[in-house]
Amino acid sequence: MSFSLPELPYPYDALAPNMSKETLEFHHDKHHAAYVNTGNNLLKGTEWENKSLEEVVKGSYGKNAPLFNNAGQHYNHTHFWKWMKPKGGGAIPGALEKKIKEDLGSVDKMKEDFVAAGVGQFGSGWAWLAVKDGKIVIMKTPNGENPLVHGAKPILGCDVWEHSYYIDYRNRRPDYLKAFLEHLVNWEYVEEMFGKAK
Ligand code: MN3
Repeated sequence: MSFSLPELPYPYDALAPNMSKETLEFHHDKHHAAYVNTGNNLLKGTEWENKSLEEVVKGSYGKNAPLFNNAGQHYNHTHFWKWMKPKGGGAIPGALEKKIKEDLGSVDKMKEDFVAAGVGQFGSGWAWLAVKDGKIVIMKTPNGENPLVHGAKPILGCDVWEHSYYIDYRNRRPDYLKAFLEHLVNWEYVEEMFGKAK
């Protein structure tokens, strides 16, 4: 199955001022498109050519680094666009909120630890909420890696590569992560992935 670039689920200017039109144009049309195109070229002729994206990501990890990097980033960005929405943030659906409190202490503590994971990821990578062994955990990964290759299922991820925030926040990664949680997260989509991860 070849990779294809999904449309953004909202207009390019819909997340401003928390994420600008310019950032989304570069990030989606240039960066994500490049992962798709490069990934498709690298996928050709490999044993994963007819596998699902998730199987390509898990199968190529540790075996084919160039393919893994691009397939991982394609997976991550495909969900990243859906993990955000205009006027996001806000209330977390009940069952998910209850599980967050059980496993991570409180919603505030989850947010604090998620920001700390994103800030603490040296260089490029991602901050995550993932389900591992039946519990919601906070994770961080370098480059294109994601929880799938660490025995967990991602339910929320935030891209902390500089291309995701430098136009809008310059070097202020903590402010970007806080704005992501307070104004951008589409908790309904997080809940949907949580439902599938259990
Ligand atoms: Mn990115």
